[in-house]
Amino acid sequence: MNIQDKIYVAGHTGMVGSALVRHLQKMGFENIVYRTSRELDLRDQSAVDALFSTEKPEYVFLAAGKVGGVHANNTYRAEFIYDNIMMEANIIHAAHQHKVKKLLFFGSSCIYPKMAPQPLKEEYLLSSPLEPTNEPYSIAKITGIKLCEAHWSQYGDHFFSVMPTNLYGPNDNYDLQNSHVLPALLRKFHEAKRDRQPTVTMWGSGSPMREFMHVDDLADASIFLMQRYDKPGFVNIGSGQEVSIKALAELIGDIVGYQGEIIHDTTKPDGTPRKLLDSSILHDMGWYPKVSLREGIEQVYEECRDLEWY
Ligand code: GFB
Repeated sequence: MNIQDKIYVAGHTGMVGSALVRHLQKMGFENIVYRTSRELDLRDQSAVDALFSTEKPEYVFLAAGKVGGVHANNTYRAEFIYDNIMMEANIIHAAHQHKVKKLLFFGSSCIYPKMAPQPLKEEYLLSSPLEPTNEPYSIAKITGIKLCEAHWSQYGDHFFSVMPTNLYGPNDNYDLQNSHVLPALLRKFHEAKRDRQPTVTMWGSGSPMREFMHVDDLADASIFLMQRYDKPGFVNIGSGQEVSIKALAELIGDIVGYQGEIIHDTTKPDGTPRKLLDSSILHDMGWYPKVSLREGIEQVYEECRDLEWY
């Protein structure tokens, strides 16, 4: 990727896409193309094709998608599979038709089977059944991976994928029903402290293990791979920072300075028991994350001051 090359970031208003734009700009890339979902409905094939005809991007980061936490995945099951498959299929097809040099598709660590051995190696894909709560989203993400692989094998298109672990950072979703655990707990603990509530309710048993990564590290790793990795298939992007949900709640409580009690709503699902990525491919190339979990949460909590719920 040269500094003048035209780069399309699909999904630039989201947490991942906006981090990519910030990083690319910091690195000096100026020829970045993006559209909001109001300007371009990525589920509309002809509209996507028109964008590629007009802009002729040379590189594509496919970070657009419908995303959410365990409850959103389990509730909006049809939207999660339909919207994601349509967006991926339209962009990957248009990238092929318009001879994009390289495309990087963002998957998710939930593509792996529920009971796969840990840490999760790339080869465990499709080795046993998926986690039921996010099966539609996982199937859509697996479809994206397979679309890229098929385009590489049939046409020689340099389209590949990355599998990020659970992410957090600026432009995250803080909706208490539909967000992921980290932003949800940050908001819950903050509101409980501010309003002097005696308890904070977290979902599930607290025993599931999750690996968290700041989105700035993800953006950095993705640009690194776009520049240096040139093989079909996909690469895990993890931080190695694994904690139980209970330990995460305690860490967030400590950062926020909340003294009350944590209680559990066990009517909410736990989801996958554990999903720790094996990131050896990336580490063997010399890339490592920079942001520690505590430091990342402190930074994000500081940024929350500008949000309406704070
Ligand atoms: O982050 P999260 O919603 O998604 O939930 P997943 C992680 C764990 O945190 C689950 C618990 O065990 C939740 O029950 N949890 C505790 C909470 N309190 C809360 C809370 O207030 N809000 C939320 N949201 N969770 C998603 C997948 O899985 O992760 C997606 O559904 C995607 O497909 C994404 O892969 C990265 O880590 O379980």
